[in-house]
Amino acid sequence: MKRLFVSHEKRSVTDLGGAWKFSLDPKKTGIENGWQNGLPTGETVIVPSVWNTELRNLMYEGWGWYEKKFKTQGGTLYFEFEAVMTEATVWLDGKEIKKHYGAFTPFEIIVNDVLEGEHTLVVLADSTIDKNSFPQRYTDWFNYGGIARDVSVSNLKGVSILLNHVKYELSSDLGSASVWCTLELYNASNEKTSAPVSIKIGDEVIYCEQIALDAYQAMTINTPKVKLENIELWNMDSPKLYTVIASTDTDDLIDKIGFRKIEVKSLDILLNGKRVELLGVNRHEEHPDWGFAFPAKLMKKDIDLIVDMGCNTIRGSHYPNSKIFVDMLDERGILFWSEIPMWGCGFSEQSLADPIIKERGLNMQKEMVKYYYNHPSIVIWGMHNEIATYHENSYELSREWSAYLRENGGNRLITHASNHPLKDRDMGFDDIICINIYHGWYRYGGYEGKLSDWDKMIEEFRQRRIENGWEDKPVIMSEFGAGALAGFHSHFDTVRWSEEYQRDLMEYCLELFHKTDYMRGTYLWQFCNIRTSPSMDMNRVRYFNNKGILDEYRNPKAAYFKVKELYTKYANEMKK
Ligand code: ADA
Repeated sequence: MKRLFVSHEKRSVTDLGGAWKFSLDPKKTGIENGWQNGLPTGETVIVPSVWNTELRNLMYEGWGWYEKKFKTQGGTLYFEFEAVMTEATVWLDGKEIKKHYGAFTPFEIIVNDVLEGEHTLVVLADSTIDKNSFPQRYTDWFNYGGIARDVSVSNLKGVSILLNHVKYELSSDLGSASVWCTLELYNASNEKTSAPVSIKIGDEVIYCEQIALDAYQAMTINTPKVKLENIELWNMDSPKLYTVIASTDTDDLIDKIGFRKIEVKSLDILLNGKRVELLGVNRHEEHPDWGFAFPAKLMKKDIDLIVDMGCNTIRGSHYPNSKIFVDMLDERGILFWSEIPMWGCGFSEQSLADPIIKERGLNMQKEMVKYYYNHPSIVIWGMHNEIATYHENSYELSREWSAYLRENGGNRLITHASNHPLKDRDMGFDDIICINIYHGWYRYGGYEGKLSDWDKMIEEFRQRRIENGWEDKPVIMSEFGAGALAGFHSHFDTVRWSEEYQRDLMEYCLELFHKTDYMRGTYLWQFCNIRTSPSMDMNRVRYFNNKGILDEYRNPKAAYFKVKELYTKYANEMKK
């Protein structure tokens, strides 16, 4: 997995990116034809990538096969896949070694006793949408298929470190921290092995023990608490990161952490005790030429644009983003909201009680927490987006998922994005209330699609907060916006799809929310246009969601400059 820093000095990792043999399988006959042993024919593609951006494959949904031959000195191999869309089945030399469901979270595979020499790795990526899939058919993004993020293989030797979650409690003056770690160890040797296991944070060794494990045994350890004095905090203007090295005599795992506290106190969001107004954008990690196989170089460009706009936060709508992107946010002090790909309008009320849907969703929450736990920039876990939160099935699901995140998710605020602010029953589970509404663009629920609808809604929701005892929960407008076709201008400010209409709507909304006493932030919809699913039909001109304040090639529309002016003004007010 690519990171912004070296994550192993002792472990030898081979990047399996580059040329793979590839074949589509529209009839889904590959298994009966033995393709798991190796592909009979195929073209060469570059991994990571998605097949839909190749010529003629745009609309292909279904099975895609990948094959890679690689050489190894043998022993215990550790494969890491950062993202395969959407279901992955993996074979090594014809033997199935993994099935994984979920497009945007990593998974790994340990294979013992591999012989020295050349081996064949085959991956079946299945992007088929069915009644149990995340997302469902009706979803406002494009269903890309393929091996979209990095693949690597390592040789594990002796006692190895598979995971290290750094946990801490800050003292009340935030000057020191009580720190401990949850370590997952694995003995990659075929005999009982004893090894020194140590953890260093910055210059301080916080743990050092001799640990013995049986052959191929896994073990989870919670290390004792240690006090670290004179902590330098991770702040937005000085995002101090500490290097954490967990190592044994034969293996290591290097990561970065930051010490910070995010909390809510009587309507305010506090980062390290200081009030923050969230000035944010929703961003898909998507580009029409690369799909979800998003290049790191462009991530930096997106962040530069977002920072230039005066933002201090990004919502990773609507799925976990690449690790290297979140590393960049850690380095630059930008707050991040991470969520799972549960885009609600496609999920029926009944599906929310379906055991497969619930299990898949919870598993995605677990994987998100597992792989992203150490990132200081992630301050919000999003449970889901726009599901039927007025229904009891949703209530049960949110109850279970919020309990899981609260117990296991570290110091983060929990939320869900709701498009039913006046009927939502799940907001009581949240630390911050997040509302998606498009007044001034769509007509719905007795509202007329006019900007003036906002005033009515703000007053109605004020009342609802009081009736439900939610007065202390900050409210964030997590989506609002209007479509604009880049280059389409009008003298008349009421002409929809013009850059001027979008710009004026953004100005109206941002100024209104900024001065609304119970609101503490905004995530405008959206950073840039995205390619979307044909299931959205005529609603989406060009089959793009055109609500970006930049177009899909990151060229600014008029709204970009207005947002920049306003967010910069609000950011300066915060400094006073
Ligand atoms: C919803 C949804 C977004 C997008 C938006 C829109 O709020 O969460 O993904 O579809 O609506 O453009 O209508």
